[in-house]
Amino acid sequence: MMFPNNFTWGVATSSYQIEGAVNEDGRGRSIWDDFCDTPGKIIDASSGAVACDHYHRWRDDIALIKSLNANAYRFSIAWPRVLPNGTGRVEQRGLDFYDKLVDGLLEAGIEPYATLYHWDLPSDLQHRGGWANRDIAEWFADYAALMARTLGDRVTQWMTINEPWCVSFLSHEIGEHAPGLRDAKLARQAAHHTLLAHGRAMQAVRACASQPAKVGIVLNYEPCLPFDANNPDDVEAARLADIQDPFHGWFTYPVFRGYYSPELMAQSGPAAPNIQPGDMAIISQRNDFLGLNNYTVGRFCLKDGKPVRVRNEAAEYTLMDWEVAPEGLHSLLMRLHAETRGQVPLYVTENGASFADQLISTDGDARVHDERRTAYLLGHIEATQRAIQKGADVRGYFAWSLMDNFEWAKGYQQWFGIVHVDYATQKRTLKDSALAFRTLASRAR
Ligand code: IFM
Repeated sequence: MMFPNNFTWGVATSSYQIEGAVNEDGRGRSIWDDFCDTPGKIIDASSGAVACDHYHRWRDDIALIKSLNANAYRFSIAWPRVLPNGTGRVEQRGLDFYDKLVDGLLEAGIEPYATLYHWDLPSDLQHRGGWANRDIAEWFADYAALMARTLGDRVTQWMTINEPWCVSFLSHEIGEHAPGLRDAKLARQAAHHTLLAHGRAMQAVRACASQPAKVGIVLNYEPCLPFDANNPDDVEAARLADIQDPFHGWFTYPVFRGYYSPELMAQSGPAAPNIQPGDMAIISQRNDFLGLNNYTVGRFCLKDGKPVRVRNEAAEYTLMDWEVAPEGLHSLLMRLHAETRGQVPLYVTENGASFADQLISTDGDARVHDERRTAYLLGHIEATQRAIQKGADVRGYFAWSLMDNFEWAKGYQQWFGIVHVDYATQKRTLKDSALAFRTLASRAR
């Protein structure tokens, strides 16, 4: 496959999913510690308390990333590690951890891509209303400024919030993620506040980093596709579904057009978010790039003139029950290229597949023959390449995930890693998908 020489080949993780060490070095509690302590919330009653023990094994993990030929690593900073109460007192030991991590990455020739928020909100902030409280935009901007002052002499790629749809709708309306609420109004208000916080954090990073910083947001998408692309009814169903698509309507449009989808606002009725004068200008200021996370698609048929989501029995599904459809990523990249008029570089900041793996040990040599994950990754990387050939400004691809880890409400029952983790021994083993990634990324080195 042909990619530009300066293409970014990265792997991605997030703090709560891999770090462990939740009670060490003054780290405060997060909403995920609280959620995991609540019976019935996590499928296997597990938590991120130990996870991949990355907090202690980060040096080895950097060597692992290097061995994959990756030239970039996307990680997230745990807000409660550096500000145990979310605001106020700074925990130097937390800052030191990320300081050393960044130095280690740079020494290894790996560019750090730092995400400021990947869901581990300090519990104390939740007690003050969390994402439903408008003040969070300022709390987040202060935290972003602290991190930019600390790391901004070396980190030049910043991501504000990972998947604000999950932070708001999945966590405040569907209730599947922390804090596990079910309130339509709160979810929409939280969505608005994530975007306000994103805008304020971009300003803070730009103002406080001592090197010119590139800052953007990471949005997740499930493109709406017709069940049968040759059936005009299905094509119409996908078009209608797209008009109500929450990922675009609540996130792409405000960030890049400066307004929420009129259809979604009207549908929300009294649950529509309160917006103050000036908010949309903060939300829609220039992004240096857009990170997009994509794993699957939605398929639609028309029933009584309305779009209905259907299962594509002919397709392969991952263990998450997500359809494997690389054409979705391709169409998404072309759509976002058009949406941003080609002026905003795109990064695939997450893409990957969960399948149950088998570790095979022969003569002390461990292997994981994960053909389906390998095919998934190669198919989506090829879809990315086709988008680049058609003119989309795609600068990088990050595989989700560097290694197996804590998959939120699904605990340790999903395996997205290209590296296998034996949680009893913490031994890491490269899967075949990691070997395939290594070959592709070799041009980056
Ligand atoms: O593991 C998650 C990640 O934290 C956010 N994006 C989706 C991944 C797979 O569910």
